[in-house]
Amino acid sequence: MKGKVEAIIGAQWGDEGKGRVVDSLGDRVDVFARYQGGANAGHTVIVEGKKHVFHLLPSGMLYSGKTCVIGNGVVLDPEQLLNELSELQGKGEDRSRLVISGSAHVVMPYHKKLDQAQEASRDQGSKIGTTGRGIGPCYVDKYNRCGIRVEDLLDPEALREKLESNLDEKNLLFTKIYDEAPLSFDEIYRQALSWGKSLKPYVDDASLVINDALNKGQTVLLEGAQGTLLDVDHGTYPMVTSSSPTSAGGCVGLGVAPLYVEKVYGVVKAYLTRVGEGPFPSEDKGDTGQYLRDKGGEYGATTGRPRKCGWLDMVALRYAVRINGMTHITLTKLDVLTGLREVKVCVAYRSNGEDRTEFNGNVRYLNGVEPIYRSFPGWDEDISSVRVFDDLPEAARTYVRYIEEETGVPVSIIGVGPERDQMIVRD
Ligand code: 2SA
Ligand code: GDP
Ligand code: MG
Repeated sequence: MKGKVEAIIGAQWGDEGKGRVVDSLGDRVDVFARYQGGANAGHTVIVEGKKHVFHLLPSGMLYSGKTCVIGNGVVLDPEQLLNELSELQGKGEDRSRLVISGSAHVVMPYHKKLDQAQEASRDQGSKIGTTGRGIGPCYVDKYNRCGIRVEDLLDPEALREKLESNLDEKNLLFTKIYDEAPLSFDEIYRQALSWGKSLKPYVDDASLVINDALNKGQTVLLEGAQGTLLDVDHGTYPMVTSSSPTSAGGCVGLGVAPLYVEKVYGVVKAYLTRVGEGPFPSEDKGDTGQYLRDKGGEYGATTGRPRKCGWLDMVALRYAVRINGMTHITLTKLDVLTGLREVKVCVAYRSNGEDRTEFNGNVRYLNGVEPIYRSFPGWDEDISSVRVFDDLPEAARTYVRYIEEETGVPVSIIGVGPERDQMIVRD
């Protein structure tokens, strides 16, 4: 009996509503799995008015009896994870079995300090606008083959050896380059051993757990963090995160073979946002951008930073369809567009008098392009209680059909509000 993998990935610059989509689809899922990123993510789930923001825990944690996996590709901040878990337990909402890969890398205190020091030292114009959660420096150590993994937290001798050599190097950076105080070995070592004790009950072979589930015919849902345009390879480098949020990253970040992936749901916000630095050709810096920010509550779910807002970018979306092998689109926050007289979409980038419809993530190029728009009529009707596509106003249906025609991908789910049931499901 062969199970299947479905992936939920961000098609834009993150915050498309991946957490709520994962939660809304949760009934038909057996295993929920995070495969990249870390506590930089903020995935919001609202059930019966109660809001939960997941940073490291998969957004399926509210489902009883199901398995939630943190894969090898995640960079895990134990302090954040343990806080998140105890907060959930305090609310009586920790209902799932949690499995943490021993191969996931650990975000250490020096990673966070280094992230913040590096960001502070970058000139205006080359800042990335990181979340300061230590993500980049932790992935650097992973790829430099000196990182500390979750399994090392359970092995005092290995931990001592690795921490000593890591901290020697990091303290040199702090004192000689960043003019920062060094960190104490004893303090971090003690803290890390105690993290190991707390995490031990959850540590397991995550790839095996997932593949066993697949062998039993179960459904595994991969939960991407951030979004395609923040992918370290395919995004607007260097204004990206340090991992692979795209669908292929899911296989590497969990140890599951690509042949199992049957569906890739690209989560697409009905407009566009970006938080942090980097180009955003269809940004609206005026009243409409502010309207979208206010109405859509567009503030970072981790840092609280205001998100820049603008119009849906079809050049970038068609690119995201290609990179991810998107089979379905989940269109979120359509309700936020209600009340606008006009809804625009960016259909091309104009550069040196030439209109281009293929995306190119080069930052200097994107900073110089002029967005070319197509305009659609808006609608005024409240759509938040609509559950059937044909009950949407004609203008909203036209907008959705346009997205399908332009991308060649069916819009199979439409979000009309943040609550679990505020969705139109079409397949
Ligand atoms: P990092 O911290 O190294 O990953 O930052 C690198 C870039 O990636 C962006 N990034 C994000 N963009 C959108 N949402 C994210 N999660 C939070 C949220 C963000 C927040 O849900 O709102 O609260 O500010 C996220 N995480 C990373 C980041 O802004 C940098 O541009
Ligand atoms: P994620 O990082 O992709 O999970 O997205 P975030 O949680 O950072 O941001 C998405 C925000 O939009 C959250 O506040 C959600 O509650 C909210 N949201 C998701 N889907 C919808 C929707 O269809 N309509 C409305 N109004 N809000 C939504
Ligand atoms: Mg988010």
